[in-house]
Parts: sequence; structure tokens; C-alpha cells
Amino acid sequence: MKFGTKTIHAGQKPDPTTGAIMTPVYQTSTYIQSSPGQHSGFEYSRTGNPTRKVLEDNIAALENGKYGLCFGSGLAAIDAVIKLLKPGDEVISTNDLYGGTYRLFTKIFENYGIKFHFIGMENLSNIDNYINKNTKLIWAETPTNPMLNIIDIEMLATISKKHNLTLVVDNTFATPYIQKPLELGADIVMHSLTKYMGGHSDVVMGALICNSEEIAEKLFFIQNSCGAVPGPMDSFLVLRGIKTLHIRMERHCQNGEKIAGFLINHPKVEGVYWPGLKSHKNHNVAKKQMHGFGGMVSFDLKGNNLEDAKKVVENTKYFTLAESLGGVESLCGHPASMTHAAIPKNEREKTGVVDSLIRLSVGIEDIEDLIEDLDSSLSLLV
Ligand code: P1T
Repeated sequence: MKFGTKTIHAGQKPDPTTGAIMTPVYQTSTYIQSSPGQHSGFEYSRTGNPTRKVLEDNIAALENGKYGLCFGSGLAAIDAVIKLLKPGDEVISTNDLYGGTYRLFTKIFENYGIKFHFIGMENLSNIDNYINKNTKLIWAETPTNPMLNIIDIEMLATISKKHNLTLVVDNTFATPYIQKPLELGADIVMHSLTKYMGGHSDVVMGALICNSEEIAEKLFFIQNSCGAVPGPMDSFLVLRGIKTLHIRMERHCQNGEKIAGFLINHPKVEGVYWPGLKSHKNHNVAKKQMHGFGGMVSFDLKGNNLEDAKKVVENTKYFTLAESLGGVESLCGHPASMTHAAIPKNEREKTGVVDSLIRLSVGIEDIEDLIEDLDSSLSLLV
């Protein structure tokens, strides 16, 4: 089955009891047992729910993985992964990553004795220096949030396997339409389904996908024991959103390219970060492992002035100033004060998250309107 067919059909059959084409919202917390322990596959909705199960199977199929698990948010999915570890274990993570992930690692899990090393992974030549006998897991976002750095997943997987580590790739920015980390050697793929997968800015949810039965069993145990599961209505909404993922992503990629092209020629703009640009430092890796370059574009301003950045994001009309990304509508954000405020200023500036950095989630509106919107907002700068 090809990708576009999978988005619509994988894991989904007409409902056996009514013939309903769309997966019903099984709004139930519990299920009949004919005798203690005798049931038809579901016993309690924290452990499993039929609507959630269809979504989990669908997402696993999209990533070409065997097992899928959904969580109440992207962060709840990340939380479940780090719970695979024990005090004393160490993690190597990309240094450019979602601020909430950084906060979870440093403000929650460091208190439980897990150590995190944040390093740039655009060049993997010195990663061995950070691996020791306690290292258990590598956490990679690619493209990274918000600098759109690209990490060579295949090369990272080779290093990870050599040292017997678990490689986790946060595939939120790319989606499986653009990139399939399991095929490139990753052990676990993580998603904030809140973003492109849901696609309509109406649900908060996360997911994990893997191929190893051993890892899947551990994750199912954590999912059920800790209980950060999504409800059936939200699962239904994400299933519905995914049906158009391939079509939406095509348009996000097209619009992303046009916006990056517009910005790179703009006299007020200093740098443009989008993996499809030939000037992007890992454009060749992006070309190798991605099928399209996505709709996330970041840029900073000449003079690196905070007030200028505020003026731009406060005056756009279609690019709404808001947290989040990946919906059909365009959003803009100011990472330093919004999504990445949890990262100390000196740390974030090392990775390029400067005061004038603006992050765009380019939606699927008509490109002429989006360019006109940015043009008129940037023209307010003197
Ligand atoms: O928001 P939540 O569904 O919990 O997902 C967290 C998360 C994980 N990974 C990446 C790459 C993310 O971008 C996010 C959430 N990001 C935003 C809310 C944001 O505006 O960047």
C-alpha cells in the first residue's frame, strides 16, 4: 500500500457492528466481560480503546513500523521514552530542540538522576567524546526546532548501534510523508501529533512508533502504568486529519519554498533557515533523507533587534502570532520569548535562537496572500 492510500485506509475497516465507514468514537471507559478476564480485546480505556487503537495502527503503518502508541501530548510521549531509563543513565540530545523537551529533560528528569548532554549534531565527528558506559539513549530532532538544522539519521544510527544505544528521532517537523527515521535505522520515532499529523490545530496529542517487540512492550507497560493516554474523540480527530496529510504536506512544502525564496532576497533579513535552500549547511543530507523540505521557515533580522522582531510578528495578518505549528493556517512565533523561553539565553543564543529570530509555520493558504502579508509587515521596519 502506498503512502497516500495508507493515510486513508491503514488500520481502518468499516465498523463491524454497523458498517460505519468512519471509525466510531468509542466514548467508553470500560467493556463487558463475559467471565472475569474474558473480553473481546478491550477491558479498560487507559489500557486500550478501539478508536485509539485504529489511530495507533495507522500511525505505525505510516512510519513503516510495527508498533504505535498514542499519548495525551507530545511531551507525554517523550516522558514515556525517558522512563525507559534509570538513575545514573545518560542521554545525548541535540542542542537545538523544542524548549518544552529541554525543560522536561533538565527540570524534571535531571532530578531523578538522569544526565543530559546537549550537543550540536549537524557534524557527528565528535559525538564519540560524549559517549561513556552510562550512555543509553540518543535524542535527535531533525529538522530541529526552531533552527531547522538537519542531522544525518543514518550516520547517527550507525554510531548508536556501534555503542548499543537507543536512537530516538522526533519526527514532528518532517512527518512520515517527508522522512521515515525507522527505515534509516532509528529505534523509536516520536511525534507531537498536535502539529502536522493532526493538521488542524484542534488537538494536543503525541505518539511513539517502533519495530522492536522488546521496546514496544516496555513502552506499552509505561503507557498503561502512567496513564497519559488521549481520549477517543481526540483520536478520531487526528485520524481524520491524517487522511489529508500527504496533500497538505505537498502544499506546505511548496509554500515553504516560496516563502524561503522571498525572505532570502529581502533587504531587512539577515539569515533564512530552511533545509531546501542550497545555502543550508546540511542541504545535501536533507536531500538524501527527506522527500520535500517542509513548511517550517525561520529567519532573523539585520541588526538583531528585539523590537524589530516584535513589530514584524505583531503586524502580520494571516501569519497569526501563536505557539504551535503544522496546522493548515499560517502561524508565526518568536522562539526566544515563546516556545524556547525555557532555555537559558546564553544556551539558546549558541544555537542561533537570537532575539530577532522569527519562526514561521507556513500554512496552505494562497502563497500570494502569505508573501504580501510578510512583505507589508517587514516594510514597517526602518
Ligand atoms: O505540545 P506537545 O504536543 O506536547 O509536543 C511537544 C513537542 C515535541 N517536539 C517538537 C519538535 C515540538 O515542536 C513540540 C511542541 N512544539 C510547540 C508547541 C512549538 O510551538 O514549537
